[in-house]
Amino acid sequence: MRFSTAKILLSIMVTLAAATASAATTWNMATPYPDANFHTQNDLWFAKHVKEATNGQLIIRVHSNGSLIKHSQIKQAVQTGQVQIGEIFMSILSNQNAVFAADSVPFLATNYAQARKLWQVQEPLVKKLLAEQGAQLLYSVPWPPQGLYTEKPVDSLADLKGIKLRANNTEESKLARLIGATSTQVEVPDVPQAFSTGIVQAMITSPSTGVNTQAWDYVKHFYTINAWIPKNMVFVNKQALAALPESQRKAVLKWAKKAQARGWKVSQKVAKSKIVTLKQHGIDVEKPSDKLMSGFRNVGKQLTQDWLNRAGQQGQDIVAAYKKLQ
Ligand code: PCA
Repeated sequence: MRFSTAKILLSIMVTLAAATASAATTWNMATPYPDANFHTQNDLWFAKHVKEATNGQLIIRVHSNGSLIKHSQIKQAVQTGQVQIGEIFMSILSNQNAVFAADSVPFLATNYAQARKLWQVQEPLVKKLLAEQGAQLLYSVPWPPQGLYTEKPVDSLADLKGIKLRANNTEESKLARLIGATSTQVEVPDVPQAFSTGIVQAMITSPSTGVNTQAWDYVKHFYTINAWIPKNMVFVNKQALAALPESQRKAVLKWAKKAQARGWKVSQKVAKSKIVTLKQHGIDVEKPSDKLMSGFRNVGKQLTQDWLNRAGQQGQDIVAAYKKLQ
């Protein structure tokens, strides 16, 4: 008698567990950067909290490092529903619309306080552009300010003439052209190989990516140019979000907001700590010379004009609204 009661209970429990399991939704999340990167860590933190908040009913499976979808295809994959959610470097979309590259305009926002203000004016436009394309913006987190990694010391732009620069978007390719360098676009997971095979000799990126790619294996100098603070953005397929029960949708939006706040804080910490790591591995971290900076400022002016031409009225509006916030 007792045995059969236990058996019935057990079978009820198994049935319940199966029902719960089948009711859970799994979202695949395609991201471009390695597990050790703070953006990926933030995505995992977001996924963990969404899972907890939905009692395990919404599972976000993070596929990092471009392992599921290549960086250049993540946006399309989310729009078409191939994956439900994705992360990209916002300014890789500068060819689609220059609004996405406002944060990669040199010397517009050079510290986190300014970057926040720039995001304040850029965000509604980015949201609208994504919404028109079947996606919803969830959160956006900045990289630490960008600096220059080289093998040889650099005192002025002339020292960069003819150098093979790794670029992470078309904005950096343009910058390369203006300083008389050549460039190849290389995704972060491929950076070490690009250096070791001689495809690239220098790069402009963050201390974070320098550490993730073990820059000390290839270069000796890091110049803190700090001329722009570009961002990643995480966005979701609109239909996938709409298909969730309301409580789950709310949990996604609530934790997205928290992930954004957390990401901005972590980015600022990482900006400092990864400089220390670079130094520990023997990289000379230096302030750029006045000569080098004035060279970058000149090039920056040309890039700003180019961006304004492409962004048209929206570009003018972004800059005007941003200046008002200063
Ligand atoms: N790391 C990424 C984007 C900006 C950054 O700091 C990269 O270099 O591709």
